[in-house]
Amino acid sequence: MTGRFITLEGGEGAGKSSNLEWLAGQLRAAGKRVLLTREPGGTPLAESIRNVLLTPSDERMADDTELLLVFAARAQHLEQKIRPALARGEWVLCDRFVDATWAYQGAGRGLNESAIARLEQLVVRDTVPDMTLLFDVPVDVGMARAGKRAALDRIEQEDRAFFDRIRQCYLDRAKAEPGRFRMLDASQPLDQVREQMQPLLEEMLTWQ
Ligand code: Z5A
Repeated sequence: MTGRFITLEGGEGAGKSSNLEWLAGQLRAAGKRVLLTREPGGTPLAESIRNVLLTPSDERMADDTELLLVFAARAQHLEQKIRPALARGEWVLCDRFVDATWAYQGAGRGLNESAIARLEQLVVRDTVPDMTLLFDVPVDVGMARAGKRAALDRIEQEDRAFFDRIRQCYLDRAKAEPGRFRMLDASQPLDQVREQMQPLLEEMLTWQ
């Protein structure tokens, strides 16, 4: 029995977390067994790596260190949580996955694409999302939403150009893989974003 793998992506303050629970509720109401998780993180060890990745520190983290930590957390998450749940026939809803690495470490940090591709091949292998919802929001809007929170984490402290590159990378990836990506205009109010999700939910429920 094989479950389904759905990922939610987008920039800061795009509304992924706000919509994850809603989507899970809709799927559960339709009788699906749903597992909610996130990256980086999702298991105790991967959450520890998340803390290292996001906590500001006096020692500058090398870009390659960041890339390897992201994939180390993902390897743990896939082995301990995502693949077992899919094997049990569950629907895994994940707040960010490997597209975030292409966006943040690839476009944001400017890291070598072939290195990312090799790590993706090593770690992700064939555990590719069935559908990726891209919550697209102008950088200013998303940052204003995220800025209402207390303190900025290590990555949130980057400059505006970093986040512009991330948004563009997500848009490019969605265009390149229209079969997997579904794009949502996340600048709209929450109830309207959920209206946009309704046909996607119906599409998911047609899957056998
Ligand atoms: N990262 C990476 O670099 N490489 C990787 O491979 C992976 C991740 C997997 C995770 O931190 C960080 O790790 C992230 C990328 C990096 N970078 N940073 N920085 P996180 O999980 O804490 O950060 P996030 O994913 O960006 O979370 P976020 O900023 O909270 O975004 P969100 O989940 O999309 O938004 P939200 O929490 O649902 O909403 C934010 C606020 O906006 C909240 O007050 C909502 O009530 C409000 N909101 C949401 N939607 C709306 C609408 N439609 N209208 C009005 N207000 C709204």
